[in-house]
Amino acid sequence: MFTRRAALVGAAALASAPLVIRTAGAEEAPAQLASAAPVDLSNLPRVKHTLVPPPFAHAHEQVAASGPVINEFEMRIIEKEVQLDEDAYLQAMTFDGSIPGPLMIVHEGDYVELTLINPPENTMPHNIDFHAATGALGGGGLTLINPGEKVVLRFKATRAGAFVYHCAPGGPMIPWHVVSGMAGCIMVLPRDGLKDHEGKPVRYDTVYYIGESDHYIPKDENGTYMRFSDPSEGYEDMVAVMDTLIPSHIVFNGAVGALTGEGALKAKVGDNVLFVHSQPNRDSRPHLIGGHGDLVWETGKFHNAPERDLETWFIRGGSAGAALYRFLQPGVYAYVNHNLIEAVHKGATAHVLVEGEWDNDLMEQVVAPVGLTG
Ligand SMILES: [Cu+2]
Repeated sequence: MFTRRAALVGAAALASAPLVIRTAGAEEAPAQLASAAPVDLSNLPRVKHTLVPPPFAHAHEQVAASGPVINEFEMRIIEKEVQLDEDAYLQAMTFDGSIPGPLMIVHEGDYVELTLINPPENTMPHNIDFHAATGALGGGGLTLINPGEKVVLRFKATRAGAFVYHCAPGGPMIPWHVVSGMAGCIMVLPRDGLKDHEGKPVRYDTVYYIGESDHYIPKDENGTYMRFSDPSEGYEDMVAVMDTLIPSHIVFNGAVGALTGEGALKAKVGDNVLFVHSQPNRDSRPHLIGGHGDLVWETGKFHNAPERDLETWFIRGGSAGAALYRFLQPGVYAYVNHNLIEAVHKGATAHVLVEGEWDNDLMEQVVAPVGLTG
């Protein structure tokens, strides 16, 4: 019998002959699905969202204006070559064309209804595993689609926090798709919004989504980064680098310098900025040079009291955290992974340009640099 699973594995084999897919069961829908009682959500309002590329977030309310809704999203999986650095390219696999995929924002108790599209020009089966969802491998077991297919998944957002989502098509495809770009974040806000360490409401003026990703670009015998014509052509060479666990690049938002220069984040003195930071694969240590984390949900889960006054916070690989900071001085801030080798040599650096008036009470150059004998 020509099963759906055979079709999916067959498609992958066609797309890339050298790939052996060891199925991890990610494509298997639970057997209990057929006998599940239907659920009637027809009385719930529907809200359609248009996703935007990171570091920005789609329009949303911080406090839910009503009872639970069904949030409709649509994402296209796009395979395309991206430039990681001046001399390095990646045959990327992406949610909606960006690394990371777009930040989705809903409220606790809402439903998320995602239409996931794998366009016919793609070469690989893909799916999505939401760390915010319950059951079926986070939805991965219900969403595996071939090029030329789409699927609609609905799940209830029962836990508040920032959560990673990523592609997980089974076996060795899982880490390969993730380090090829297929990860993002969904932020599930408490219905009444964020609260500080005393339970008092706090609001942000801006939310920025920093998606950190590690990449493993192989080099040829001359030490030049190899460039490939499609994802599968680079598979074996990339896996050899992946198995060293030493990334060639560790970047914010898909490229060295994506969030500096033209792409720098912007704020004003007095702004309360929420930095949502995800890393689907590897640990990270966000640090705002010249600033702090006023309130930090290091594990990203909003029903835990935030920590205060942090200098550096820890993002566990496979998770997302959130840090709120009110800017008090103007100037350029560097937002880095404070493994400084990863920040400076590997790429994990962003800039925040802050406008406003300097406060000499907080800091003043009392004597400008002058010669010791002058
Ligand atoms: Cu994928």
